[in-house]
Amino acid sequence: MRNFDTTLYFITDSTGFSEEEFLRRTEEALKGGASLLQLREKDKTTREYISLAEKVHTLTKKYNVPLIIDDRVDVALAMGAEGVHLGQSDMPINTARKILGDDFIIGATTKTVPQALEAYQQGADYLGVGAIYPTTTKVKTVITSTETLGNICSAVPIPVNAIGGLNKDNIDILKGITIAGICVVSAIMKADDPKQATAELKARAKELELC
Ligand code: TZP
Ligand code: MG
Repeated sequence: MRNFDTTLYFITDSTGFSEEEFLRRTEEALKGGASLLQLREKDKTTREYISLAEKVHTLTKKYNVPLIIDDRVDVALAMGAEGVHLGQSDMPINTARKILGDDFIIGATTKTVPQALEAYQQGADYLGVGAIYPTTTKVKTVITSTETLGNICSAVPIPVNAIGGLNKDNIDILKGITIAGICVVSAIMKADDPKQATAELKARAKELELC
């Protein structure tokens, strides 16, 4: 498996931005210290997804940050990303592991301890757990309690990241929970200054007791 650092995991959303502005914001987040980056596109054709992923990959490689593709094993494989993130209705983790091999980073969305154990046992490298707070990002999700988040952290030996409505002013709720980092979309994507927002969030995330 490749090395990766989930301290500040930036998940992109190109909705409402020109491609130029989207790529500019993405690069600013990389400059600000995003430690892992996920390209998350829900409405693009396969061809559009691959094309955008190739452009984002040029940026992530410049900053030595692994690129994770949301949902799509085929897209990740086709353009040579470092990883893929799979939800509960995407390809099963063990099937993806068979196709992608041991070097690929495979992340999974889990909301319960049984889901987390299953993803870990099937070969997931990290877990995303949430939504901790209500989110304005387009996603089918439910609120996950910090108690469940803590139970998931205790149940699996792989990095667990919190996600959902997180920003620099509300992440203290995660203090004392053995997460490895936080995932954010809007707090960076929609920030006036994505580079500064990323740097601030990373500093605040490091104040949590990350493991
Ligand atoms: N999964 C659970 S919440 C969420 C995803 C993809 C969206 C998080 O976005 P934001 O803008 O950081 O709340
Ligand atoms: Mg998904």
